[in-house]
Amino acid sequence: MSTVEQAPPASEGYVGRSLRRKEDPRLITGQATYIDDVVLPGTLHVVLVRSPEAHARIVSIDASAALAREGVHAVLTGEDLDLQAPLPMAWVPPGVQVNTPEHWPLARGEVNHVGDPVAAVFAQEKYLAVDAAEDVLVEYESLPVVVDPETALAEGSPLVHDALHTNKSHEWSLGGGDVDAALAEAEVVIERRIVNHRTAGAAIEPRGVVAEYRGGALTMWSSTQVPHFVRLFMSLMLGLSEERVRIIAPEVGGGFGSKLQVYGEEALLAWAARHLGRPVKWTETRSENMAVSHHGRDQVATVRFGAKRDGTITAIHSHIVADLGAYHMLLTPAVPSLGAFVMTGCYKVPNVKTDIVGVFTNKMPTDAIRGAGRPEATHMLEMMMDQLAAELDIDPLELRRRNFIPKEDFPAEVAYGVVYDSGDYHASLDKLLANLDLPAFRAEQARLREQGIHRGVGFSTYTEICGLAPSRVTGPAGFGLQTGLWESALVRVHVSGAVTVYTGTSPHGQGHETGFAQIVADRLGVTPEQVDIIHGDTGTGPVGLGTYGSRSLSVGGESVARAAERVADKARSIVAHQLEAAPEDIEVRDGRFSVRGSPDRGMTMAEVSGAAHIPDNLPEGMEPGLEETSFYDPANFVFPFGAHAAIVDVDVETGKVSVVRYVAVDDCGPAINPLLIDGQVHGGITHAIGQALYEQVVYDAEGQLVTGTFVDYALPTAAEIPSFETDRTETPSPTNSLGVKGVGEAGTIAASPAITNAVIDALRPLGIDFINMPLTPMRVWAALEQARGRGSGPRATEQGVELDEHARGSAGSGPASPGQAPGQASGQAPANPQGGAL
Ligand code: MCN
Repeated sequence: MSTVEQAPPASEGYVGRSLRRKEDPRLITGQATYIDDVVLPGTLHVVLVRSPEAHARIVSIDASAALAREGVHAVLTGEDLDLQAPLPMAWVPPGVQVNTPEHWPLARGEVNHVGDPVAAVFAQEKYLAVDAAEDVLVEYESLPVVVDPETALAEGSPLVHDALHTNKSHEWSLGGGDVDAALAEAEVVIERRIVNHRTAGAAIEPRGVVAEYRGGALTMWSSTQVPHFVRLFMSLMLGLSEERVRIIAPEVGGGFGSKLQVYGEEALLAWAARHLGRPVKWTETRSENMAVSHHGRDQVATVRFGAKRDGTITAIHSHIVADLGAYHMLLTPAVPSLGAFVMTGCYKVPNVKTDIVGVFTNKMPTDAIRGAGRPEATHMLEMMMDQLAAELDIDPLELRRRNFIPKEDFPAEVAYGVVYDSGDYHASLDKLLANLDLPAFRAEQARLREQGIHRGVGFSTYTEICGLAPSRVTGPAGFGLQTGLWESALVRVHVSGAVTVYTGTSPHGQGHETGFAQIVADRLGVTPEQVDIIHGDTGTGPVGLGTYGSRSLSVGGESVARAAERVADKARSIVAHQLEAAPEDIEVRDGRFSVRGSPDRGMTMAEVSGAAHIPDNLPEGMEPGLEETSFYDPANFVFPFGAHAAIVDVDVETGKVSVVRYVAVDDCGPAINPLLIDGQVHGGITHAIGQALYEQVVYDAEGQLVTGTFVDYALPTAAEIPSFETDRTETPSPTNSLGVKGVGEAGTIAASPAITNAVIDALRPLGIDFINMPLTPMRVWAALEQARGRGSGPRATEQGVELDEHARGSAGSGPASPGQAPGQASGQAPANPQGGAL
C-alpha cells in the first residue's frame, strides 16, 4: 500500500510519487458539476415510457391523456424520429457474418426486452413528466420470449427478431496450432462448464443527458466515457457536421464500461432538442440504470484442457455461448472476443482455439463492463488451472510455474499470433508468496479446520491485454472495429508559464488530472498544480477517443508525454539561444531549464514562455507561441500482469463466504502515481469480489428483470471488503516511452478466480471440487447440502436457486466430449454434483 506524499517533492521529479489527487477537493466539497447540475432556462424534462413486456408487438399508443395535462409539451414515439441512421454497432470483422437487427432510440412496432423505450414524454417539470408517462396507454400483443441463450440456439426456439430468421448473431474463432490433434494426443483432458453470469455496471451516478440546439448547433452534456464517439454518431444520426455538435462529459460519477456507449437516450434528446426548439433533459433513475444501462459478461463456456501428466499444458479449447441480449449496441458482439486475445494467460500453450457464438435473447443487451471479455477468459483459465492441478495431484502454484512463459522469451508471441510485450511472471508470484506466507497459512488452515472453521486460499496469476490501440490490429482490416484507437494531446504553455493540457481521454474516476499533470510537470519544470488537464469536451483540444480498455495512460498519457516533450524541445532551443548555450546542454532541474554544469544560468518556464509569446529574441525561423499537439497510435498493446491471492472463510451452516484477506501484486510498468494504482486495484478487486460473491442480474423465464434494485442486486460495501494488501513489480513495456501498462481493469480481471478457487480450497475436504459464481450463501449452501447427500432440497442454478440440474463438468483421462456427465470420463462417482450447474 502506498503512502501519501504530503510535502512537495524536490528535484527528483513528480513521476513515481504518491501525490494526492488534484481533482478530489472539488469532488468532495460539492463543487463539481455533474449532469444534474446543468440547468438551462426553458428546459423540458423527459421521461421514457418503457415496455413492461420482454417481447411484444406494439398494437397502439394512446398519448391523449398525457398530452391533455397542462405543461406537457409533447409525446414522441418511434416513428416520429426521422433520424438518418439507427443506433450504431461498430464491429464488422472481415469475413465474419454478423446479423445486426435495427435498433432505434424508441421502439418501432415491436419491443424486445423489458425496459425497451416506447414513447418519450416532454414536460415543463420532471414529476409532471413522470405522471404524464403513466397516462400513456400502450397496447401490447405478447410474443413468445426466450431468455436462455442455449435454448435460443435450439431448433424451434422463439425468435427475438423474426426478420433475422435466427437468434444467432455470429460465430467467431481465434486460434493457433492444432487443438483437435493436441487434445486427441493429450495424456489428460479435463472439461468444465464455466458460467460467467450477467452483471450490471452500477456506477454511483446513473446516466443523464442535457441537449440544447441553438443557432444551428447542438450542445449536449452526457455522462459518457466517450464524448468524441458520441459526437461522431450524433452528427451522423442528425445529419450535422461534427463542427456543429459539441459533446461535454462534465464530472462523470463512474462508468465501469457502462458509459462506453452511444445510447438511444442521447440520440433521442439530440433530435428532440432540435425538433422542439427547447433544451431537453433526461436523468436516469436508479431502477432504469439497472434495467437499461447495458449489462456485462453473461457467457457459458465449455472449456477443455489437454495436458501431459507432468503438468505441461498442450491444448486449450473453449466453446463460448455469449448472451448478447436483444440488440447489438456499440460493441456488443465484439466484447466476448476480447477474451480470446489472452486465452493462454501467463502460460506457454502451443495449441489454442476459442470459438464464440453470439446469441440474441429477450434481455437488455450486454456490452463492455470493466475488463470486457478478459475477466471471463481469466476466470475460466485460472479456474481450470486449479482443476487441472487437482486432477494431476500437482500443487496449483507449481503447475502455474511449470507453464509460465519464461522471462527470457519476451517479447513472446503466443499461439494465436499476439505478441506479449514484456513480463516476469515468476517475479510477481515470488513477491506475492513473500507477502502472503503460504506455509503459515496452511498451518493455520489446518488448525482452524479442527475448530470447524473452513478457511481456503485461492490464487490467480494473470496477464491481460490493454492499452487499446494499435489501430492496425483493432481496426477494420484487423479485428474489425470501425474506428482508429489512437489518442491525442495538446500541451499549451500560457504567457504566465501556466500549462493547459487537452487530452482526448475522458476519465470518470481514474485520476488523470493528477497523473497526467505529473508527467507534464517533470518535462516542463513546473509543478503539477501549474498543469490543468482538460478532458471530456469535444469543443476543446484535438479529437480523441475516450477512456476504456485501460488505455488512457499507455496511449493518452504517452501522447501527453510526447506533446510535452516537443514543448520542452522548443523551450530548450529558446533557452539555449537566449543564454548562448547548446540546446543539448539545457536540462530541466529544480523547476528551471538550466545549462548543464552551470545551475545559475537558467530560465523558468514563465520566462521561456514570455520569450516565446513576445518573440523579439527567438532562434532564426522559430514560430512564436509555445504549444504542441501529438497524435499517438502505438505499435502494440500492453500486457500487464500479476499474482493475486484470496483467503476466505466459508460458513458451512449458512453458505456465507467472507473474504478474510486479499493480497495482490500487480505489474503495470513503472508507476506514474502509486496511489492512483492502489485506488484502481482496490476498486477493480472490489468489482470482482462483487461478481464472485454477490452480484447477479437475473431475469425470470418471462424475461422480467428480477434484480431491479440494490435490494435484489447486492453490491459489496466496505463492510464486506477486507483491507487490501497491494504491492507491485515494475517491468517496463517496450511499447511506449513511459514503459507503462494499464491497471484500470487489472483487479477485476484477476480477482474472481482467486475468490472462487479459495472457496473450493476451503470446501474440498467436504467433497466440493467445483462451483460456479456467484457464490451467494444460497448457492454455496445448496452445494454443501448436495455434497452432504441431502441434495433433494433447493438447488442453485445459473439464474438463481431452484432447478434440479447436475454438473456437466467432467474430469478424467482422455478426451471428454461435450455433454458427457460428470465423472464419466474418469469413471468417478459424481463427487462434484453441483459442478457446472451451480
Ligand atoms: N497509472 C499509473 N501508473 C501506471 C499505470 C496506471 O499511475 N503505471 C494510473 C493512470 O495514470 C490512471 C490510472 O492509473 O490514473 C488508470 O490508468 P489506465 O490503466 O490507463 O486506465 P484508464 O485510465 O484508461 O481507465 C479505464 C479503466 C476502465 S476500462 C474502467 S471500466 C474503469 C477503470 O479504469 N472504470 C472506472 N477504473 C475506474 N475507476 C473509477 N473510479 N471509476 C470507474 O468507472
